Amino acid sequence: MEVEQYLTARRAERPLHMTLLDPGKMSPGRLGELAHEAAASGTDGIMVGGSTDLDRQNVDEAVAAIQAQVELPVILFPTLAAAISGRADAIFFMSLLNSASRQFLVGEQIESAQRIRRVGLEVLPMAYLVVSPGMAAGRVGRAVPLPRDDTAPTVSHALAGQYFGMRYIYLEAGSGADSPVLPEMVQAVRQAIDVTLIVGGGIRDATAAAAAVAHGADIVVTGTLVEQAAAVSDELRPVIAAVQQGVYEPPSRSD
Ligand code: 1GP
Repeated sequence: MEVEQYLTARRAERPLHMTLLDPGKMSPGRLGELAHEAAASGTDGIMVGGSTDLDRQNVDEAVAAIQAQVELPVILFPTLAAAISGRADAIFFMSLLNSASRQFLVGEQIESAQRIRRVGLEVLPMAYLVVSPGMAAGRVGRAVPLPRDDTAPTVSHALAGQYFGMRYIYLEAGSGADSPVLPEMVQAVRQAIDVTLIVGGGIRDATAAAAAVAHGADIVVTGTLVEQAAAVSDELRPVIAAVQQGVYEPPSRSD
């Protein structure tokens, strides 16, 4: 329960920001550097995962490199059972509830369960909901993406997740999405559920981060922002400040 307690205690003070790092895209050394810069910028935790090119070795090496650089919790954000590293501090034990494939609903989870127990990973049960466009997470996870503009289906999925006992609900637009999940959808899900709400995918600036928090996100996740930043701290600090303050200033209209 250590990571969950950490997240709950910090969330009681303010909304949280987590940084997603993908071992399929970069060397362990580079991931360690990025984790270091993200921690220095004030991120609250590091998630490790991706949709492609992951195996146990590169995830293990990434987790070790990140842990060598930061004191923050390192949480696995897995796609396949085969790429689960026992070195992490916790794992989002997640079901892609709008997947058309048994593999991503329960298959990978069943395959990984005994190993997770054996290595002693702390389990954070999560409903993973892929909202259109969904990007690689949607394609790989065989998602039938939830519509962006109609909140009801996503609310139904989120509630189902909570009723299954999942303590985290993740609204995912997909890494690199042109635009994030709409604030109206975040708000509709927030009003329906009591558990922790995580929002990610396509959040690249303070305005989008603040909008997610102002509409009810407990945790905002960014990945691409850090991967592509010329100067991580310069780009990440304003986003983290917006999350922590939860202040939403709608873009002003020039007309
Ligand atoms: C992906 O939601 C995360 O799972 C992060 O998305 O890379 O677009 O920040 P971005």
